[in-house]
Amino acid sequence: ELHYPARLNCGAALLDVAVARGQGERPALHGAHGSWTYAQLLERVDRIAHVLRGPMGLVPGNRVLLRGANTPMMAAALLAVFKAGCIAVPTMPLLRARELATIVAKAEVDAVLCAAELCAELEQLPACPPVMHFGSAGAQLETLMAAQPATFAACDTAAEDVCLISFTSGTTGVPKGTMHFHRDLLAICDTFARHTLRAQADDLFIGTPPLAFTFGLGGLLLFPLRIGAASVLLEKLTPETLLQAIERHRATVCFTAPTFYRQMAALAGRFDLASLKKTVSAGEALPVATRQAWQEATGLRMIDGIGATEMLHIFISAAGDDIRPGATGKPVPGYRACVLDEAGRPLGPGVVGRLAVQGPTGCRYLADERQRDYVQGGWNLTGDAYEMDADGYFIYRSRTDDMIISAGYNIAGPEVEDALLRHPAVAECGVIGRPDPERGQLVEAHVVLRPGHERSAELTAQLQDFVKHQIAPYKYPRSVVYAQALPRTETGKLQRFRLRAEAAAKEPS
Ligand code: 3UK
Repeated sequence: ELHYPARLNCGAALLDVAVARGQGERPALHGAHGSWTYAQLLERVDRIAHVLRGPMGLVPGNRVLLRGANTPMMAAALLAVFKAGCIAVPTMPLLRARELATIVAKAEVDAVLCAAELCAELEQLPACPPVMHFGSAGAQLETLMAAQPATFAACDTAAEDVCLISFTSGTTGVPKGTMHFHRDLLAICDTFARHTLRAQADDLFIGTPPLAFTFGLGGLLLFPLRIGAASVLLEKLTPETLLQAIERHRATVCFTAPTFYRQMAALAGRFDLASLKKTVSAGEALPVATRQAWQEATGLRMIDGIGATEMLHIFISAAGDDIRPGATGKPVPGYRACVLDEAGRPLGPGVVGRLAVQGPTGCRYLADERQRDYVQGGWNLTGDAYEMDADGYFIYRSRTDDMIISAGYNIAGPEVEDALLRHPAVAECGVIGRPDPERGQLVEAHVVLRPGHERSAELTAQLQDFVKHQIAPYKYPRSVVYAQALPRTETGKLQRFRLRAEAAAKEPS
């Protein structure tokens, strides 16, 4: 059980506490243009908090939209919003004006802090709240900061005051805002980071997820600060530049998505990755072939964890010696999980059903009628089809609404993808159900080939045979479509709905 005081400000609990216990001179954040110690980070955060509450005229409870890539300044802005008692509404750097307008309206945003290079998109909003630029020479925020006092007494917030509104990446439909309390931001540190990840003060964190995605907010900012460690914040990383950065900074803990690990595994031989101790994969299912390729390339056993914006971070995972390939793992200490049938009754081991979780964090949609779909009887229903094995390990099957039903069979796309990814010609793939007059849906694989392989009828037949030899033959892809790339979200998730739309638009072959 976690216990937090009734009055709690997560910004102060993460930063002021670290400096008070003597961390001041230790490194906190490394960016492309230099490093900040804990004391330097605290001073910047406090000056920004003064700007928010002074010149910007904000009061506790006001909502501040944040827009910026992963940089130390973006991290400082987030922490300042928490310390000022305001509510952070972080947004993905790639969002366009129309999406930003929806968020501004839905979250009732009062002010915007925006990295200078990303401001153009905001100017196209029909009604935009006041914008303050940061992160360039002579930017408004930095200019105002210089004139502010160097220390700010954190706003006396309640542990259960909202401090974060995080929008889901919206793979389908309108993005949903999820609300999280000050204590929730600490709870993810004190559950997953403390008990599963078990990182230490001398660890150095690195990775790709945006700070605007709770996977990145936790992994690259909250976790390192909570344990007194440091974090490397870099923009526009590719598999190659991330490997370079790990080598150069001697990073020890890495957070990214399965496709990134798969591409990094192929390049890892060219880099000295001896510093790496722990690597966390989340965002979508980790294929067994990717887990193996990564382990062969680095000697590291991947920590796979399922998290969700609604739950704030990872709630089922495995680490250390307790890793069962093919399973995500067991509930993170502090969380409970089970598999339910359509009527909400618990299912025993070996049966696929709806994943339900419960713990110190949970779903609170901002004014959204979908709240009652996600939270039922005190359980959070994540929309994932899972099965539990006899030893209590949770095995991912697919998203509930991604299950393919073909000629009466239930087929999970990721299982077919898993099989295809073991083939040396396959770089990436996505498997969907395509409408079919005879079978209802037809299993269709969208395949990106590795360099040096060419599409051909022979290769298609070979891939189909390859799948039939690994899993039940009725699951093999009756249709194989070759593509240059697959549609993905900014968080690395495959957009199956786009593949489905593409397939539906085509004439039946
Ligand atoms: C899927 C996974 C299988 C799953 C997230 C870590 O991904 C995050 O949040 P989102 O709101 O999406 C949630 C959905 O993504 N998923 C995530 N991780 C896994 N499926 N294996 C996994 N390891 O469908 C889930 O319901 O974008 C991940 C931390 C914070 C996050 N917000």
